[in-house]
Amino acid sequence: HAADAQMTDLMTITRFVLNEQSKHKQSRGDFTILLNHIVLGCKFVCSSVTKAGLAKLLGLAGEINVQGEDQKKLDVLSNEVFVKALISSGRTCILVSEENEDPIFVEPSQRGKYIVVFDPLDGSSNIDCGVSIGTIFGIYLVKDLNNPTVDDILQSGNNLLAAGYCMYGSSCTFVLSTGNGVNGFTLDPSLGEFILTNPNIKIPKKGKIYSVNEGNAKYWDEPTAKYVESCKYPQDGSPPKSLRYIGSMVADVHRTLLYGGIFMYPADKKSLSGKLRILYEVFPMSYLMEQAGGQAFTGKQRALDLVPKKVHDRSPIFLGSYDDVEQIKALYAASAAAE
Ligand code: P6P
Repeated sequence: HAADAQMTDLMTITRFVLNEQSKHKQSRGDFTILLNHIVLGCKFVCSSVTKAGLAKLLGLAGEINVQGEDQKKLDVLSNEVFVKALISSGRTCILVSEENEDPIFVEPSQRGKYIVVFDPLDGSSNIDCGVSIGTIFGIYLVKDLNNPTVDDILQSGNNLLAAGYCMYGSSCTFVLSTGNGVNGFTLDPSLGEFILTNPNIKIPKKGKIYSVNEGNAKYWDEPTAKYVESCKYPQDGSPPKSLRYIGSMVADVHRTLLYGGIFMYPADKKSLSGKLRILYEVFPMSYLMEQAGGQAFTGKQRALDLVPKKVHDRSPIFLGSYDDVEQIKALYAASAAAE
């Protein structure tokens, strides 16, 4: 009767987080309320992305949609939904979004103790061709609730309280860590609930896949070039690795988390800091990888040890299976020693 028990013991994300939070005696449910508002935003985006093709939600802002209204791009719409949901939770004091140049300081009457950094719709350039895209977020605590400042944001990834992503693909998958491992939830549209489907995700120690935009090979530095070469022409007699690159970070990272391997967005001569943003792409995904037993490296240091100088700063990133990242760390160390 195990199957029956499984079906009747619906572990929703809300129940799961409440169980987790009940372990912290001092928690008053604030985090659970905050997370519920993030989940609400994700459910809205999931619905919008799913019917985007039908409801003419595709395309650029400025077009007129079927209702004759001024069309909002899906990422602009998603951003507005998350900002409103987070403010209305009454649990946030600063919001940092990929879509907003400046941080949003929540007005005092609606202020709470959490800071949320997020990319509301990462990979949105892939919407029109149906490639999976996603929302990425990280959660911090403010130092002084009466005086939230930008210094609260420009801190290392080690202060993250929680991080996660929601991937909008063949199904809607929510992956979350609050510091005790990584868990995956799948949206059951008939219930409108995220159900625990991937408990305690652990990334394989070593993988057979490498994930990088080979089109940038001309611009790579030597350690990256050498590492990719070793994936294609292994010197130890092992079979070559497979290349999988979707070009949507959430999809590439989700595959890496479940199947193992390494995802890379290296620095290159065109962009010395790489392309991905520290606060709401590099940090949350690095946090999840470490929580799942993997690791994340910038080419110079452990990714979560970075301290961004500006809100939208970028960093190179190599993340995934522990042993695979060790290999690229060794190549960067050898290159630094030779200098
Ligand atoms: P490239 C999508 O635009 C994105 O921000 C990430 O989701 C993705 O990993 C990366 O850029 C892809 O960049 O230069 O390989 O197209």
